[in-house]
Amino acid sequence: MHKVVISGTGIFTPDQIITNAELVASYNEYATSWNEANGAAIEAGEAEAKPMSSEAFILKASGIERRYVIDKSGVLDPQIMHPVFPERADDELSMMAEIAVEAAGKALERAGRTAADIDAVICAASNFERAYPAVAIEIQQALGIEGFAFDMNVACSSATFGIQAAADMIRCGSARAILMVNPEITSGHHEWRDRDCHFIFGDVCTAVVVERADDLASDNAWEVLSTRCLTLYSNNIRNNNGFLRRTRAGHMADRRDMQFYQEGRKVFKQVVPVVVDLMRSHLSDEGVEPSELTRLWLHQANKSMNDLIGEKVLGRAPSRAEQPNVLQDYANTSSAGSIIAFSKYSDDLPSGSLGVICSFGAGYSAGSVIVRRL
Ligand code: CO8
Repeated sequence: MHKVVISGTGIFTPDQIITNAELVASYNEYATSWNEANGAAIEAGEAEAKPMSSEAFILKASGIERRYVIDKSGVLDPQIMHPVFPERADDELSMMAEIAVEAAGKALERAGRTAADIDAVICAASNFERAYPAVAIEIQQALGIEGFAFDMNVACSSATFGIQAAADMIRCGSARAILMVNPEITSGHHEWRDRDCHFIFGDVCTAVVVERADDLASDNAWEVLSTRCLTLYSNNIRNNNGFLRRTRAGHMADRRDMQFYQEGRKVFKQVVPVVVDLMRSHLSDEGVEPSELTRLWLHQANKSMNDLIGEKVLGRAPSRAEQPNVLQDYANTSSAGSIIAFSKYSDDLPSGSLGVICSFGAGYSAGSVIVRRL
């Protein structure tokens, strides 16, 4: 079995930002005009008035202050309320591939590698802009990588599951170095017209180079000591869009369930114990005491959720340095969140430092990766 390391990470961050103030102003304008247009039905008890959103609620409930998006104007236009992307021809690079190539270039540079050193590409994300050909194969071609590539989707846990898949292949020798990317264009499958969740998501792409530990070219490599993944079926986070849509009556309707929807409270309550159990049992089985951990890089969905998980895993409240948050700036970027935290907050740690990258979300799904700095 070969020793496996994470030798480089990279982030593509869109250049457009939506603040909570901008988001709430546009949502409230949309809700006000919807209520006016549907006044008679609301009065007759046939429709429910849309409630107003508030900046204070968003900050208190989630810790999110702003989010990056690829197209701000469509999302904020009360007549549109979703991003508007020009259609691309089949021979143009797709959007997911484009942002993955950007992030991959940074990860390869940090790893001291080029495309010629990579044997495989895994594109792990929470939604794909098409069914096939795999976006991963397009990324492979765009970067000039020889070998193989495939897509995988475990929602917010995609990156840790992707690291486990890569690490297992490298351990066994079916690949020497793998590029794992997480292009998350969440704005496209998010419901910006729903007050309960309109603040949650942002766009980003992360990339991770996972490789055999021999002949490293990176000065910031982290050994992957162990990985563990867990899934438990739940309908509490769901999106019903898919290829069977046109087979059903009323398929063209603008249905709420064609975008992200969730029972946020239930998710919070049910996922926290699952993640804590996974992390604690994983650490215990690997003989690592929580007190030995220098850092936790958690999935970035909700600040209170992360605070609670960190406290239950460490047995005390973690400091901001021990458990860095990026969600105030990025919001929930699905699978990319824990990798953004790892990428931005790992260079400062000395050799021998131990940490856990952990993601969790729809499925339910949770993944834990114990790493040690070389
Ligand atoms: N403004 C003002 N008031 C509001 C707003 C708002 N925007 N939204 C809700 N309220 C009101 C509610 O109506 C409610 O009022 P009342 O008490 O009168 O009934 C009150 O505020 C409290 O509402 P909630 O109970 O909903 O509020 P919570 O405190 O539970 O906070 C959260 C809501 C932030 C959503 C919280 O429950 C949470 O974060 N839960 C965890 C959710 C989570 O982590 N989900 C993960 C999903 S991501 C994932 O797995 C990947 C999926 C694929 C990606 C999809 C990309 C699009």
